[in-house]
Amino acid sequence: MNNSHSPRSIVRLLAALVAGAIAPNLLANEGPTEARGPVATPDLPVEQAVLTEAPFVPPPITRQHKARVVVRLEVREVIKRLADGVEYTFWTFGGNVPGSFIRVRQGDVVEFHLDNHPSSKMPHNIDLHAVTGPGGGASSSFTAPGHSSQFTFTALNPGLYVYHCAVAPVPMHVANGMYGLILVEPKDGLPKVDREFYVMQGEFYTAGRYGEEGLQSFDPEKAIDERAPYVVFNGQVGSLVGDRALQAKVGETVRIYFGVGGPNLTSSFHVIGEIFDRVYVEGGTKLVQENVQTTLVPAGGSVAVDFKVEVPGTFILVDHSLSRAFNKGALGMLKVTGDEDRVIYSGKEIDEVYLGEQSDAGSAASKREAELVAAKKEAIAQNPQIAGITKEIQIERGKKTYLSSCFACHQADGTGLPNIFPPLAGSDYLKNKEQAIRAVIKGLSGPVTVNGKNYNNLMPPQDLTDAQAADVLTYVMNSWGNDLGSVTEAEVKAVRTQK
Ligand code: HEC
Ligand SMILES: [Cu+2]
Repeated sequence: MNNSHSPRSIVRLLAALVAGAIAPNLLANEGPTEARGPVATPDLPVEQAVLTEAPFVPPPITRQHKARVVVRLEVREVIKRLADGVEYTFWTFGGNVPGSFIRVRQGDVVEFHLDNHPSSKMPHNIDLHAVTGPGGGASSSFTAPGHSSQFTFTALNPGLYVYHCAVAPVPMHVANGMYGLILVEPKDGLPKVDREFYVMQGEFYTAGRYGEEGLQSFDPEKAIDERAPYVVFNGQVGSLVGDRALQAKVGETVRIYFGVGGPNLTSSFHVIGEIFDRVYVEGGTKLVQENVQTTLVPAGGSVAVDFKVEVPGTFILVDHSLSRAFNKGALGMLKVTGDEDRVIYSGKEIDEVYLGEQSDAGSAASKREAELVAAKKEAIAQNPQIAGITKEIQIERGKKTYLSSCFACHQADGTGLPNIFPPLAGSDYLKNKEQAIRAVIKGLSGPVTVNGKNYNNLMPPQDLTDAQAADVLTYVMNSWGNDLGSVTEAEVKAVRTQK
């Protein structure tokens, strides 16, 4: 691009011109082209490519020299699961969606064989974005059912490339699952990681709605409108959950080769609870972005992301266009096992009562208390009979203490929880005032019978002043139908000083 005089750019320019010249023919590139015989590469060692199905990736290439790499990829049309109870006729490269992962080294000469299984109904071909040449190989690989095509290309540019079928109607072939990834490793390889995974996103345009059972057919109208009922990873809902989740151990580095087959939707790829330490932007080799939360992957594009897993747990892979993740299937899991590091991630540290509306009730209580204190003063001034008001004040104060100290266990309505926390509403235990005071200030454990029911649990001593204990018990004894008089500070003090 920058230097128009380098020999390679001239070759490219020529290739582009040729492609331009035959542009009208490109539309018909699905038609058979004449076979011209194999290209000889006598001085190169020959190697068979290792192909893997997702989420697995072939091992890194360790050789330091070029090779002639033979890739044999079989197209099959297969009925498989798209979601629970939902099946679909997938058109596949290698029997699965996405197609088999291909891994070669920069400079390798790739001898590509595309076999179309005799049971196929359609002709297919392959356009590899790693190919420099018209149609990315499509025009040379058109293959009728029961036929095999061969073509050869040199992997000039390193990077992570999408491949897909390009037979008309192209969107339909891609929508049926005809895409995969080919990694062209740079000459010196990629930085080593402990685990590599292969994930591809694609959407499915089924006639039925999401989850509608049975064998679903392709809906061309939905495809044109880009209204996909399914957006999934690795060809089906739930391909990466449960025991099919990706696995790693604490301390390991993980790389995900992520591609988008589409045919139409881009992906906002994100792993919940992780940060991508390194992102090979758009599947290229030059721009390595660091510390990324979400990376945008175009249709027919890719990305490689590296990250270290520091803590155990389940990390969720999503398209952060979240309806796709939660309503259409674009959700996977990475399960990390190993020791916790609670400084990096503590887990839930505290689960305490958040009062919300209850605290409104608390502040209402404060307000009411203030009113009553004022009323009491007035009453004292006008009427020495103040006992009733004193009790009311105690109740309001006690309510606040209850809502902060007792409510979590005994519940707002005083009913407790079956077999765990005995009720205070209607509790016969409260009839013995001294016993109730002791429970609150000294705690209670071991077998206890309340209203004929046995409890054997533990109530820790409540850290309350004598006044608070007196008030909270007065509140308890006068709430939820209880009518048991009041408790004074002096009574609490007396119990506290008992052995
Ligand atoms: C952490 C939970 C917890 C908290 C907080 C708690 N309790 Fe309890 N409470 C219990 C349990 C459990 C028992 C029964 C103990 C047993 O079975 O040995 C109990 C028993 C009681 C009893 C006697 C049994 C009954 O139902 O009448 C009273 C009275 C009581 N609590 C009052 C209170 C008051 C008042 C507060 C707040 C100041 C409070 N508790 C806070 C758990 C709690
Ligand atoms: Cu096809």
